[in-house]
Amino acid sequence: MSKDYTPLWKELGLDLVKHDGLLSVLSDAYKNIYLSQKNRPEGMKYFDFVISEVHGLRIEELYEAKKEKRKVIGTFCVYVPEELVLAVDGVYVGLCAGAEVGFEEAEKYVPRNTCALIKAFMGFKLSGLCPYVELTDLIVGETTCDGKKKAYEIFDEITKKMYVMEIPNMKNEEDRQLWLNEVKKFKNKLEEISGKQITLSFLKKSTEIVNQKRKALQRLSSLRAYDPPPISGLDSLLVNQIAFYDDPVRFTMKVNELCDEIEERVKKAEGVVPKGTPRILISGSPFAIPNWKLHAIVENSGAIVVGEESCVGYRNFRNLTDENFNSIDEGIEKIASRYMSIDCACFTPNTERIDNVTKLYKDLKADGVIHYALQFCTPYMIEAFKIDRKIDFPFLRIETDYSMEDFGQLKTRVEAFIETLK
Ligand code: BJ8
Repeated sequence: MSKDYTPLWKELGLDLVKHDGLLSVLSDAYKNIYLSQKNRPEGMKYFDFVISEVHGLRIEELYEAKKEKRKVIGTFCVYVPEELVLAVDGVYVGLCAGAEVGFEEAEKYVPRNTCALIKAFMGFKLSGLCPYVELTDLIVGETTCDGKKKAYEIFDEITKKMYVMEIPNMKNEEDRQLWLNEVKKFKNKLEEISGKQITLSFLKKSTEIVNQKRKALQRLSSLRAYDPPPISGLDSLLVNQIAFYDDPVRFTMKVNELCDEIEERVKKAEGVVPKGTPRILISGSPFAIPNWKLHAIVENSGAIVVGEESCVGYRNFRNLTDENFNSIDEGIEKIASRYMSIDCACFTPNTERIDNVTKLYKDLKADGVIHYALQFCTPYMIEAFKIDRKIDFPFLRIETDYSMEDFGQLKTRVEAFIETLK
């Protein structure tokens, strides 16, 4: 870290001893998993820096933003419209939810058999380890899976900052209308807490900023289709994870610089692994930082991850918002419609996800799909069976959590799957 942030962490009420422990585990894991990779693009240096400062410089930036009366909005889901947050000059951040932290504390409020992502966001807060949650003015939840819905009630008792958007379960006309109303209500809420009115020009600008970010991520994704692959799955995953934390304009610029470099690699047929290395598409539940377990297993087992059909991945950037609107109402409708096209397994039916997995598999020239569901994540665990029945390419279904206990067993299964692809 570039400087000592202890006074800031202290002011935010973090548990300094535990927090030091967390950062040191994170830094060791990063060195082992990331910095040991060979032939990484130079452009990854920026993302290495961001991760080294994930609880440092970025936290200081948010702290400064708050001094300028900008509102910090925390989220756990890609359904929360980032465009609206930026339109009130707010800062949009994904909150800590990717490590087995504070589970003992969390299990005082939720059952043991709750998915790791939920236990992690509660655990981070309850053990005083997430500076982001302390800086938020509003935490926006959503009625996606049952676990999140009920956990948000408890999280509100703990934080007193929750605002929950209702996400319908289906996508019929009346559901779309419900969602449009939710997006309008969210706009009003943001205007109320920020004291700023969304104007047409702010809305247009913020929509453009978020679309530019998505386009940069799409560009990175399409470069992963080349063989030999010019960037590792681990590095690409990291970029997709940082998309939820970093300043969007700076992030977009850095992703595009990385893509410029990768395009040069492609021209020279330069890859991080030899041509013909088995190519894996991972599909399923999201990977919050620092959940790098599955990618690390795949890439240390003789294969490469070429895509993530996941909210930390393709589901986050697949669709742009239509920028062609001439009134605020029209803009809100375009935004609502863009978010309604997300194919989360919480919807029924969710057939478009099968089409999207198939398309991505073909576009990225994958050899096999590993379906990854967090244990106790019923929507994704069940949908995995459906996808398996409908597709005709190699498919491995796994369920795991954030612990390292099943590392050996998972590695054996992944290695055996990769063998069948050679
Ligand atoms: S749009 S995937 S980010 S809800 S893993 S908490 S679903 S039990 S995170 Fe998600 Fe939004 Fe959907 Fe994406 Fe529940 Fe499953 Fe846990 Fe999950």
